[in-house]
Amino acid sequence: MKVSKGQLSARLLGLAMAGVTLVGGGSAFAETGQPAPWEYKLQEAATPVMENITWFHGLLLTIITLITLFVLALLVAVVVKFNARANPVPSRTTHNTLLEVAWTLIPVLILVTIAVPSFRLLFLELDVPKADITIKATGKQWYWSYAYPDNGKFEFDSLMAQDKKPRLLAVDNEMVVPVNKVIRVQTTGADVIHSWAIPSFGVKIDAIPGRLNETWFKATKVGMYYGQCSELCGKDHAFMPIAVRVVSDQEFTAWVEDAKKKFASAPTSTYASAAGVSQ
Ligand SMILES: [Cu+2]
Repeated sequence: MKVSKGQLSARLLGLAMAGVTLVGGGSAFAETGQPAPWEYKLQEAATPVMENITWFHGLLLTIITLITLFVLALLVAVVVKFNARANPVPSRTTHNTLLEVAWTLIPVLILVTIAVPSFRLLFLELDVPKADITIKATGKQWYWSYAYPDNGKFEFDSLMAQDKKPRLLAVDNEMVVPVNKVIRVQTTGADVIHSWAIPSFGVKIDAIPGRLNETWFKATKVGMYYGQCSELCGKDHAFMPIAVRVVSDQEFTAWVEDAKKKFASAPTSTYASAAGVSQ
């Protein structure tokens, strides 16, 4: 079958539009706290730290885009104006004080512009504010255990749930926290190094045997938030997701009461002896 030029371009246009719909369509299914198909941006922020990370990412992307376009424009100018045909007798200039001062000072100013918010963000992430609740997350091959020393000292295991959605992210027992409260997360590893990470919280911290690391988050929106172990830890590294359910204060209190009973008989973890951490 012969296809005319007009038909061909119409088909190509249709194909392109289908592609755009596919890419754009991903956001229609986007839920907070988990990745979406065809997502190319950061996950929606659910904590002040992640809001800052998103803003900083935007700033860096703007700066690098402008620099790239500027360098591209210079390259094009050189290619067009100074090739052998257009410019047969090259200039022998080797110095230009104004230009040299400018190409030293401007990059310095750009770096300072980046450094100031960068350090501010680092301090925000690393400086744990006064915590309302402390939760200990222990990475094990291959699941997480959560201990609530402030709320009845219970501890439970959180394993990937095969029958729940979202696939590879849902767990049987989620970590539950109240909304708008500062949660301090202390991490350790029972066997090898794992890493506790939730993209929409802007949190990623190694869980290392024999060592207690800490980070914090303050979730400002109720909902389910998912992450994955982010340190290669063995064959089921991809199958030890992290799921955090953010609820209201009342719901949290009710959950704590239930959890105290539900997990009262659970065997205490072996991490203390394995990791050499005393409880
Ligand atoms: Cu792991």
